[in-house]
Amino acid sequence: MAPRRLVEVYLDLLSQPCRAVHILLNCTKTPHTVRTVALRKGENRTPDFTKLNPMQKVPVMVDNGFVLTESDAILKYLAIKYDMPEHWYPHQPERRAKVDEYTAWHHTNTRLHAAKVFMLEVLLSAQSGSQVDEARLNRALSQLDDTLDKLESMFLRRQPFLCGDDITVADLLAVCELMQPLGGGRDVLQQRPQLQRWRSRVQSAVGESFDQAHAVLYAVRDRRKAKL
Ligand SMILES: N[C@@H](CCC(=O)N[C@@H](CS)C(=O)NCC(=O)O)C(=O)O
Repeated sequence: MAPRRLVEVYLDLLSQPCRAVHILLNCTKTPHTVRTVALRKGENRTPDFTKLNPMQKVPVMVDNGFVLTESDAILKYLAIKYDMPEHWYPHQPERRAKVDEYTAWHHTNTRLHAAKVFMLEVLLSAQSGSQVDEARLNRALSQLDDTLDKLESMFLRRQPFLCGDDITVADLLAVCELMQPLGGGRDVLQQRPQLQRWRSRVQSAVGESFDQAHAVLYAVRDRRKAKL
């Protein structure tokens, strides 16, 4: 029988959902191979990568021939398949449903709005060399503010993590999105002590894998700061 190959993940660490996958694999010490797909070089548009994921997006996971896209699905699959500590994606139906509730909401809220701020402040101005469109940025910041209110009042409430007393894959997806605007020097949680405490708890729970995953983003921030 052919030996089982390590799970492979195709990632670009400037991508928020890729960082969530990277953190989960590293903090649980799950053996894996990272295949870097540099989005800025268009490596997601090569024929080989397109064969793997016709949507030309990262992350992608390949586990012994099984190909999976979508960070949400990948995180949950890894947690179950690799028997990770149960808190990441609880077995108990109600606790699991709370994780699914957040992850369903995430893509059109936390992800959409935090990513828009990063796109306007960093990506668009870098690509076109033009000034940031302040009107669009202010609209995006106000939408993000609304999302942050909901994260505090609907999800975090009085509990330490978004879906309960322990960290889950939902916290990883959320924290990686909320870190993204830091690439443009903006800490979107600056005026949000409750969410800041949550971010610190997530950071302590995953240890050094947090900064390992964010090193590329910190470098973007530092390069931009040096240019100002
Ligand atoms: N819903 C997907 C989103 C994946 C996604 O949008 N990835 C971006 C990077 S954050 C990408 O690969 N973009 C490349 C492109 O669209 O050309 C997930 O959560 O995995």
